[in-house]
Amino acid sequence: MVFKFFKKSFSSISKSSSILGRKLRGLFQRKIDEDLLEELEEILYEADLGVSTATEIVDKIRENAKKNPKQSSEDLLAEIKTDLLEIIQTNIPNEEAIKIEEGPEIILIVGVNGSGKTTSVAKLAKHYHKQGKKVLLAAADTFRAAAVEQLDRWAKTLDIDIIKGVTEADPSSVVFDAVTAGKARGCDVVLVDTAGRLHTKQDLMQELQKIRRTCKKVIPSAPHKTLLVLDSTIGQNAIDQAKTFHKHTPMNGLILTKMDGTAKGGVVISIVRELGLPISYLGSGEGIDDLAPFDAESFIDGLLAGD
Ligand SMILES: Nc1nc2c(ncn2[C@@H]2O[C@H](COP(=O)(O)OP(=O)(O)O)[C@@H](O)[C@H]2O)c(=O)[nH]1
Ligand SMILES: [Mg+2]
Repeated sequence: MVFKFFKKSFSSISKSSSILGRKLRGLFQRKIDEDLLEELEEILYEADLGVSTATEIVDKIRENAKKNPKQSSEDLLAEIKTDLLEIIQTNIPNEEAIKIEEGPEIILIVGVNGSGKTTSVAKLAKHYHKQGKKVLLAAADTFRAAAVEQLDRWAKTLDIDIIKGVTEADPSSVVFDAVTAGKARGCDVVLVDTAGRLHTKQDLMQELQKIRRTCKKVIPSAPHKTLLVLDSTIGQNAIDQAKTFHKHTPMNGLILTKMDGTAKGGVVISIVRELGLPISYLGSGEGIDDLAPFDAESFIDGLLAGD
């Protein structure tokens, strides 16, 4: 089941990102010289892999070409794959196992407007539901009636319980009710959808802190996870966004959305390098099943795929 769900996401990621794979295969038909290395750097840079990664890969290919000038295109791609995997593995900390001592696991989903929070909450709800977990949704984006309705529609489609507040209710009061209900009803997971835009950035950050404090009033160890949703199509700007959030609220992981719509899948590598945060999930479409847990090797295979 999980595999099927994963495979679907993976194929759409590879479709969008194979531009990089195709360009590299085209390039590696030629002899490796300084011109080619310069073009290689540009291609890697265009894919949003970031300057450090692009430079490192070019340097390695140059060194290896000196020792072994007759490498095939596939050899060179394998070398790049190894380098990218190493970058991911050395920069991503292992996700800490969370000990839930009482009540449900509380997961806050945060990010700017339009990044894909509500959609990701729905996708995660299905993901957990399929694992047999009892899920409760909290519609804490009370600033827009449409946001509550959007989550409510997903809840109905998925037949999952939801706690809503009235429009413009204090988001923290919705969270309080949801965490309390989650505990009372014996839920395994409470997924909290939050607002992305308040009047100022400062407001947004204070609101998130208030939501965290509210969770603790009901379950002292909560929230157990705060996941930041980033739209991968905005490329390097995602890094600045993540830094701002992380400065104010500690993040446990990232959900990168819209991987289906970006030719800049390489931004994942930049993000990993700059932030050192685990990538928990990749979103690859608007559908409920278009979410997959991040797997470094499959991701890189998709990024470098040739067709
Ligand atoms: N193509 C694509 N669209 C997505 C993905 N995730 C979300 N969206 C779309 O992005 C838009 C904003 O999503 P929404 O969940 O409402 O964002 P929010 O404002 O952060 O809650 C909607 O039209 C979603 O269908 C994704 O992974 N791929
Ligand atoms: Mg939303």
